[in-house]
Amino acid sequence: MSEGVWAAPGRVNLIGEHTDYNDGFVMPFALPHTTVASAARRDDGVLRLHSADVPGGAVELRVHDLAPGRGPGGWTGYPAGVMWALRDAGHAVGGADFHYESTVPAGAGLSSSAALEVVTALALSDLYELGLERGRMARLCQRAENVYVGAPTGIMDQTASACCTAGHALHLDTRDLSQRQIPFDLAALGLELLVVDTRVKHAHSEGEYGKRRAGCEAGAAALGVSALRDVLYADLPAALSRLDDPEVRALVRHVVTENHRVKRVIALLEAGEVDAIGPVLTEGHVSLRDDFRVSCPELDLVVEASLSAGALGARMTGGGFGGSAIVLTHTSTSTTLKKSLLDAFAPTPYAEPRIFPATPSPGARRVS
Ligand code: GAF
Repeated sequence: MSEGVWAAPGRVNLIGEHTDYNDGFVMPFALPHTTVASAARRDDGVLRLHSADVPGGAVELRVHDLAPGRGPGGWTGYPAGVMWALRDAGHAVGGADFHYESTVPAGAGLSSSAALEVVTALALSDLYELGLERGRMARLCQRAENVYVGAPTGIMDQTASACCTAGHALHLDTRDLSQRQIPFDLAALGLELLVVDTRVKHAHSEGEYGKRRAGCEAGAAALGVSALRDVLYADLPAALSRLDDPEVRALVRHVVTENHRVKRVIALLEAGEVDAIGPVLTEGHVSLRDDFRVSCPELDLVVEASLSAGALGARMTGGGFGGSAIVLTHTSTSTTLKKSLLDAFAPTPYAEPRIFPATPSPGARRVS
């Protein structure tokens, strides 16, 4: 018997990529796609997890036994990690039944795991009357992912799923965790943001993510700052001249210019010059491709084909090595653009991409 139903969305990131573990700026918005959980408390200390989207039956775990390194692998590690993180932080949470159904494409770089974590945390917070504040909820979900699942990700995805609001992009300062909701209503301006899921996830992406993060930390240490956020855009040439390792230099250049791009996008949005953000998005892609080296041929093809077909701007979104790109276009030309993209992929060995428009949607909420 369910005691309630909760939903948490996936996200796309408009700009500010690989900055969230450098104390930098990000600007995600929530997708209409959600992971929905119906849940109920149990008094026998068992966490029962079932997904309509994954073959196989339910998994049952004893909440007392949950510990990093001892968890189940696969998708159940995320909700189990949330249960562990809540209890480890001293919250009085007991057993629970969860049934999940998701429309967030899995493995597409659209934060299906953050949606799963956040919907679990929100349901447990309500069921056990924890009253968790949303920012704290996001931090606990990040801890589940970092410590329990073992993925060294930043705070962006969980904050996006927990804190985004409809019609806005979320400007998050990942150092002090302050937030601003920036109005981002494209439809009213005759614009559309397409998500293009390449349906590819390259092997070793987790290991490569960790390497980029370590490279950024090495850059910060070499420059004597606590995080790359502290390198000002105006000081970038001087900072780069102090770095010997060309790979670290390129990582630093990406992070510093990307933080600057977030500020430029906010200034343009606030000035009402929304279509002018297109070239800034594309610059971000070039930086992720050439300096941060997290793109892949499929994502590069989406960007090139979109720009050739008249898009205002395009870039990969999320961690990279496959996953999705975003494309900013006039609504009047979006149908021809979609066709051009499919035509560009048709003669290649790549899978046909899945293309859909993204409307800034609400963050996590109780449905019933
Ligand atoms: C992944 C991570 F989970 C985020 O924390 C962020 O670093 C992103 O890659 C890159 O911007 O989604």
